[in-house]
Amino acid sequence: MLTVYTWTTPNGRKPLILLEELDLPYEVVPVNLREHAQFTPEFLAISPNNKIPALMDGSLTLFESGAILTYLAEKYDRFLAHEGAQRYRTLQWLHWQVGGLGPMLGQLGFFVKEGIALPKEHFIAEAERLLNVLDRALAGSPYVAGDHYTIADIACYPWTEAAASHLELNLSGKPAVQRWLAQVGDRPAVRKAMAWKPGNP
Ligand SMILES: N[C@@H](CCC(=O)N[C@@H](CS)C(=O)NCC(=O)O)C(=O)O
Repeated sequence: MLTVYTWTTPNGRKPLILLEELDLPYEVVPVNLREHAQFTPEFLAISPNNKIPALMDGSLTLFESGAILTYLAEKYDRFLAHEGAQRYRTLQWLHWQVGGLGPMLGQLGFFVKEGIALPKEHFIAEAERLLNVLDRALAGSPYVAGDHYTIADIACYPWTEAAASHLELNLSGKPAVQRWLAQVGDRPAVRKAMAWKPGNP
């Protein structure tokens, strides 16, 4: 049985989206970040970086959402091409999300919450820049990495959705991002994973 350790945050939703897309049975262990459960010895034994998400598959434990998405996509042979340009474009955008979009929007979230003006302005500018990069990519193709829905879309979706819903970013000048958000957000697997909260099976 696959076990996902997660919480109701953008990074936490990524493995849930992929598991729903794959239609696999899995168990969710909520890690309550508000109660600092990410620092318990039990969780640190699974995720030594004290962050969600983490995955357990038999004797294998993994942390880092990009590694988890790649592992599941390869194991079940979906949403990541075996080879060629499509594979590397997918990995390129996956890394872009994990190393850029996620951390920048995460920092912005902190400064929006704390209401600290200068860093907030700095991270708004960087978030705008990254969302414009995404908009230009999506203006030229239906999905982030080209013609196919991949783990790059799964990685980018929850953060881009949060940009508009939680981070005071205006997407009106980014029509391709808006079109893609509506399209991906309408997938049943995405809807289910985005609605997950502790207490759900
Ligand atoms: N690069 C990591 C980032 C994970 C991450 O930042 N998770 C956040 C929630 S979205 C977390 O666990 N925060 C708890 C903490 O920082 O103590 C990934 O993609 O998995």
